[in-house]
Amino acid sequence: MNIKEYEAALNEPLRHVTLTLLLDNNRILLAMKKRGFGVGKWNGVGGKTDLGESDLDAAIRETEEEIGVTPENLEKVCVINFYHPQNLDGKGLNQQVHVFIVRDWIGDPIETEEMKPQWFIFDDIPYKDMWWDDEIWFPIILSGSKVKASFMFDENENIIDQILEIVDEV
Ligand code: 6U4
Repeated sequence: MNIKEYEAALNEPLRHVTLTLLLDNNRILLAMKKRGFGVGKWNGVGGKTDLGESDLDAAIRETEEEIGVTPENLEKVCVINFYHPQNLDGKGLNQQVHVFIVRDWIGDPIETEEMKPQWFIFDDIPYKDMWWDDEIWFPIILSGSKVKASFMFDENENIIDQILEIVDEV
């Protein structure tokens, strides 16, 4: 099954999730996920948007909860659909990730029970310890473009289909 066929068969909207990336000149803040979905991977910070909450407010709240920083002037740069149809629990793992870039924030990143933050220079991003899709779309957004994309994974978290579009606005 490919993404188009799978989307046509879906009868519920995707759960919204956020991902926030702090940038400081040529450095990006990633955080090691210590529990839950994506445990053991470096990623931006984020989580589920609550019912009645905007994705922007969820991104701010999750960043405060996970690394103790209040982001300001968030810029939305990606909307990405992630599909996990082959996973037994596939419906629950399907999600639409709203990605924000941030250059201004209040506070210093701290480790919490959910995430351990660390700065990486752009040339040294640890893609082999991240979701496979990150190596595809991180370089595009770090060069200043915006992206709409969909990725489909198999049960081993390998990408089996993808659609990616560079857009003016997400
Ligand atoms: P909570 O509610 O925090 O207990 P948890 O299982 O920890 O749930 P969740 O759902 O809150 O995780 O957040 C998942 C995070 O992983 C979000 O920030 C989005 C991100 N994410 C999911 N799939 C991804 C993928 N393929 N590539 C990527 N980030 C992904 O870069």
